[in-house]
Amino acid sequence: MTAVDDGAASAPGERIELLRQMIRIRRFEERCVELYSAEAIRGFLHLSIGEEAVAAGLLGVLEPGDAVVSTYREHGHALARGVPMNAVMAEMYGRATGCSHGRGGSMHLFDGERRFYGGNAIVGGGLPLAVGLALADSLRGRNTVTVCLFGDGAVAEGEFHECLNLAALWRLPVLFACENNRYAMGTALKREHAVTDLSLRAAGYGLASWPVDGMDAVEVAAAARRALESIRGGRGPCFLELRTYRFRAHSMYDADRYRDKAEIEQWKARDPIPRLFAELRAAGAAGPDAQVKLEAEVDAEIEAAVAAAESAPLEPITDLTRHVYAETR
Ligand SMILES: Cc1ncc(C[n+]2csc(CCOP(=O)(O)OP(=O)(O)O)c2C)c(N)n1
Ligand SMILES: [Mg+2]
Repeated sequence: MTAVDDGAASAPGERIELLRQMIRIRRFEERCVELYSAEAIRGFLHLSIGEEAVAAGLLGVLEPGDAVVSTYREHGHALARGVPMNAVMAEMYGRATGCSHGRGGSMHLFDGERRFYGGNAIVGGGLPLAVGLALADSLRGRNTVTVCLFGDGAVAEGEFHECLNLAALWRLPVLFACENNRYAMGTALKREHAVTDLSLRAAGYGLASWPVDGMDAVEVAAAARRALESIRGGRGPCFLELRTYRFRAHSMYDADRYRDKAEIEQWKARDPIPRLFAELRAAGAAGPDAQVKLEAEVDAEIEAAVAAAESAPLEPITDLTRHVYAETR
């Protein structure tokens, strides 16, 4: 995990790190598509391709003691939080060395040590968990923030409103990070929400909230830093509406017939990876082969993770009933 502090977001080193992290997430998921097609990994698979600036920018500015709650579209969040790629890939394969011991798969990545409290298959399901974590941390006197990632679809859930209200009322240290990719499965934002400016919805509960260009990792890092500073200063929760787009279908089972192809192309033209690379090139901070070099490094990491997962054991059958009830008190 890389710290990106205020002035540092514009420093070339940090921008290269943001680029590297986005490439890492992109290539990881592209490899997952191949593995899925080859039936090496199974189950559900929700890709965040196009949305990498959110994961890299937001999670890169957290402190180790902060907590993170995520959704089923969380591979990038886990990787950017520092969950080792080997453990994430092994989880995709359902192996015992996976970050959830192979019991969770793509949608349930978890790493207690890094306070990554999971993907969650329930839309909006992470919001009450995040509020509870933040309450527990503040009762224990810890100056930590809980970052709660969720989609635009979760804003239509009742618990969104209950959680924002309670967090604001109790001034809990939560950063609500809405990854607005404009669709909840096949339902477009404007067909689901009477008010499509989601930052206004949060403002209605008294939270400091603002929209952010979620296709720009540097912008995301700067907005996250500003929100974290405010929360750590005891001024209560914040809400970021990170405006982004998924380039691929909702999941591997989605035929993606509800979106105009021209719209997809318009958003692809704002791809956060070539955008940041072009900025670094223009600033003289990256050479013409910088992206290729980063890709080669990342690909080596991914292939090592695939090889490790393929040779890793499955959980033994004798462990079948473990992790149902607590074994220690
Ligand atoms: C409570 C609940 N209702 C419905 C579903 C089915 N469902 C799965 S994903 C999804 C769309 C959620 O969209 P959004 O929150 O925008 O996240 P995105 O998939 O765009 O990242 C729905 C409705 C669910 N998993 N949980
Ligand atoms: Mg969405």
